[in-house]
Amino acid sequence: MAKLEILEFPDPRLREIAKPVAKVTDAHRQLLEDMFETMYAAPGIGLAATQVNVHERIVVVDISEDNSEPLAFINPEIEVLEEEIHQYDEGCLSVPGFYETVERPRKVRIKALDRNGEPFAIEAEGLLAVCIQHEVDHLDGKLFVDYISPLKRNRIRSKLEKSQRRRA
Ligand code: QAP
Ligand code: CO
Repeated sequence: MAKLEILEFPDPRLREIAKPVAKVTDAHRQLLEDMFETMYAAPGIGLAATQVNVHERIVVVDISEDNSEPLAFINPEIEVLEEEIHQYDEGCLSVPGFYETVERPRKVRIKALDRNGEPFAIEAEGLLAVCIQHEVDHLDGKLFVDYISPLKRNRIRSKLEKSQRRRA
């Protein structure tokens, strides 16, 4: 197992569009292990491969309190089940220290492949629905800060660039 480096906004690599996984291999299963380790260490509740600079359509999520409900999604596809909108204060491991309210559909169905390449589908609402939609956005190069005002987004960008320069 290995902890992976997480890209931070405004890194342009976070804007890449991830490619579908053609066949789930041992290398993908290893990546999933490393992504779970990285997410749990952070700690976070969701991580997309894009955030660790792997541009394949892979997401991990665990919204449980005790890391007991790991969910892996390969080639996830989201279908909106209810047009009703839900507001949630979102954060992101790639935007550390900042939280903003984002509106998303409240209830979705996710179709994906599991770690063995088997198709499955789940329905999600509440935090799980927010989290999966947030993570699938990453695979399309999208960040939660894209939903807030440009003024707020630019403020967050300046602050993160400053702290990144201090660390470099
Ligand atoms: C996405 O986010 C998410 O700012 C997952 O300093 C967030 O795991 C989905 C984190 C909220 C739904 C609701 C953020 C850790 C973790 C930070 C995360 C931080 C340390 C974010
Ligand atoms: Co994120």
